[in-house]
Amino acid sequence: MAQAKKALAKKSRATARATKRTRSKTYHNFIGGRWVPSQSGQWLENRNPADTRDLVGRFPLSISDDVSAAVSAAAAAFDGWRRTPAPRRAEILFRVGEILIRDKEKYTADMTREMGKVSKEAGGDVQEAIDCTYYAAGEGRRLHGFTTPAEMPNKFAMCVRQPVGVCGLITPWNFPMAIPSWKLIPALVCGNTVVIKPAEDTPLSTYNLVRACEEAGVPPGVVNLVTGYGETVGAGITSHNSLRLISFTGSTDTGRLVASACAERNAICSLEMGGKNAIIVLDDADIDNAIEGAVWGAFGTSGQRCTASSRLIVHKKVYRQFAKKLVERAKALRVGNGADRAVEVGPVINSEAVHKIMGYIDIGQHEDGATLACGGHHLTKGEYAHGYYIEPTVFTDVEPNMRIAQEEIFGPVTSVIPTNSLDEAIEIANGVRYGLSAAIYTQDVNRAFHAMNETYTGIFYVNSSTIGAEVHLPFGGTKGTGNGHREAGTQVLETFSEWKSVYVDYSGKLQRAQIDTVEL
Ligand code: UN1
Repeated sequence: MAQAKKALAKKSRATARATKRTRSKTYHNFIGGRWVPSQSGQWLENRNPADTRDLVGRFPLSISDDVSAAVSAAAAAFDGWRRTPAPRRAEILFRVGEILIRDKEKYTADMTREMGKVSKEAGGDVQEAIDCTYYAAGEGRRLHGFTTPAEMPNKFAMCVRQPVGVCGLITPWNFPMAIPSWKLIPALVCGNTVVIKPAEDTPLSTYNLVRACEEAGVPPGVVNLVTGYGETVGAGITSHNSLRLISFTGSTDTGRLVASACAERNAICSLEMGGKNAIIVLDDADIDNAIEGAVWGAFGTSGQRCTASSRLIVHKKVYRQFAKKLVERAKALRVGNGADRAVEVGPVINSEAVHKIMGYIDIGQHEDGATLACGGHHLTKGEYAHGYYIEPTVFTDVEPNMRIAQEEIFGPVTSVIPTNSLDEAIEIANGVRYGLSAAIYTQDVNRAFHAMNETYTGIFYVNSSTIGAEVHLPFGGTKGTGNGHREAGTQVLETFSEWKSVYVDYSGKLQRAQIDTVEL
């Protein structure tokens, strides 16, 4: 008997250990308030790009049946959530913000481990999710509509916001908590329910955000998480008839597919896509400050931001001096595992990214014929042997129409382009298919405002890099970068709510608009 008890205890300890191991490594989808595996029974591995021997976790390799289950759960939860007064919805979201603050350190470490960005930047990413959550939750007590005069006497006219419905959110790996929060929190405060699909490379940070929603008391079915690949889960979401809105951030090519799928079924579609952002450095600029902005914008997040400074358009009078200093700074950057606080440039996300970026470095040297001023190597030895590391790379003497100056590389590669004048610099800055962010370094306020006015982008900086957007201003771009929507700011409410125009006739009789005129 004692022996049987002992055996049982041993077994339960073993089970507990196994469960613990499983819990730390195996994650589930979140559907209808329950954590469930994929109906495929299969998993995808999330590995650390700084050292691929490190398995961050196993996540469901979901299929369209999982998407359908998630959409059904979100649809079932919609009426309850939209009828919950917005200030109450917001109270729950403020609690999400508190949880994010409480666990910021852990989320930061998780993010560096799954995505590679250096600790300081991962902390910034989590902070951006916190900022967004507090800011958007504040809308629970605003969500302003408006009143306006009516044509007739004794008639009242106003406009109110209503939620859009069930939304599909598809998010990228480069800001694995901030960008999901940009979409999720405003969607929820407006009264929508959602199905969210994080990038397959970085599901853990979105899992952490969704878990925070669960702990904060977001009701079952309001937020649903489905992990997996774009071809299955992403495509399943974009083509699902019950999803009224798709909000997508990612590549321009995938965005086009999302847009056509939405057009087919008349769904609302908000897209945030690529960038080929320029910093203009004029001859009167504070060069050291401009160098700092260029280094931060080009090599922060290993250049993997849609707002990255991938073109530096520099006045000829300061060109040599600027290029020399830039190369010195780029060479001195410490590349390595972002978990090490001394590291300034982490790995890139995966082997396809290495392939693509190295392809562009080759194009820069051979096809385009620009000068490779520093970097250019895929680092594979010693501490770099198990990760995806690329040296910070600077091309000089780049012509505006070269491929490296036109196409989005999304890696630690930047191009220095000489220019003769401000107007020529603006023309070069505008001469790409994208229009996300631009910047100018100058001491002359007139030239700064002129550039601001003439540069066709969604974001513009004076004496600051092309990166560093804050959550209470609209984020997004023109041309190939987007389709006219903005995230963040109050402008995001335009995406996640629809207007209802309301007329109240208290005259007690029929008054026909455009027909019955009021005698003067
Ligand atoms: C991105 O560039 O992919 O503006 C998002 C920034 C960040 C967000 C960037 N707040 O740099």
